[in-house]
Amino acid sequence: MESTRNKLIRVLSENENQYISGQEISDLLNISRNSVWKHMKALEKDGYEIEGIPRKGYRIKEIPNKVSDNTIKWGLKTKWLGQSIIHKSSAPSTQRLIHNAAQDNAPHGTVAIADEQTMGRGRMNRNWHSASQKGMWMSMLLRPEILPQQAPQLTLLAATVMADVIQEHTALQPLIKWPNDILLNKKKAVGILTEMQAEQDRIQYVVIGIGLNMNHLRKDLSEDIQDQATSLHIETGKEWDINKFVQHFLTAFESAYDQYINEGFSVTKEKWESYGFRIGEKIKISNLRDEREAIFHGIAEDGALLIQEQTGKISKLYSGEIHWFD
Ligand code: BTX
Repeated sequence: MESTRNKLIRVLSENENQYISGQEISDLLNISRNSVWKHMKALEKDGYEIEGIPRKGYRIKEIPNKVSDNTIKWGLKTKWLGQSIIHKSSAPSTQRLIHNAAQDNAPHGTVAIADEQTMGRGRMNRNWHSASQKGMWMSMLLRPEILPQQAPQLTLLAATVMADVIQEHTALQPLIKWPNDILLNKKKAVGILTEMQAEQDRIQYVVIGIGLNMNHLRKDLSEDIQDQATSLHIETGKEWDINKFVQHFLTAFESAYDQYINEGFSVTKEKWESYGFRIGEKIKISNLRDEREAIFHGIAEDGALLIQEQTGKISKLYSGEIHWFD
């Protein structure tokens, strides 16, 4: 259930450009005038700048510059994505928060975000470093009506949307390394992890987790990744507002997702290829069993990696690691 405080912030945000009287708020929220005043004081303590004018009412002038469910929702213009937000200052992993929420029947579009992850996860149980307030550590719950084998397309969709958002915000030129890394100047700034709960031919839910390094300086990156990782701050020399990025990403992802569900994968495929890192170059592919060389040809209609074998034959690849020759 929505707390009184969340309701108050919602009412104030709906009246962003006008004053709303204490009496109106007290009627809408069903609380006393005195309690309205106490809630306002509490908001001020949390960094909200509130203007209160006798006989006119209240208006929020400025919201705090920190991530919370309320600051993300402030001005968020989505229909279903992020309408329910779980925010934690610290959590082991936002993936876990969403799996738990999904099992408690949380709706399609629920988002979890943490300032810090103490056990952030990458693929194959690798670590994802998620330092406090340095990046966007976020997971989304989706309940798509697609086949389980189409779910990897959602990773590619999320990557293209994130690449668009980075480009629009920062004017940097991101490249996507198949399947799930976004590189800035050849260093990793974003990782995407897609997990799914499914029966044979039906998806129960998908969790898409995205980690974007935003405000790290080189010294804030843990030593083991300093040479291979980067952040928006390192690349642009500027601090970035995490709330704004989250809002921009959620708005763009919602519209790209709706288009994907209605029209299929082809728009994403084209977009992905426009960001594809080193298409046409020689790669080495390794998996648990073997290692081989081929040419990176592009991606297929179903999201698989297309490679051109040494015999000239084009084959599809659904998993594995790829490496380039420098
Ligand atoms: P990945 O397996 O492709 O990448 C993990 C590898 O990337 C690590 O082994 C390490 O070498 C390197 N790495 C670790 N942390 C970082 C970092 N902050 N920046 C750059 N490189 C790094 C990628 O997996 C998928 C990551 C998803 C992360 C999100 S955050 C929100 C959600 N919650 C969660 O626990 N995971 C996802």
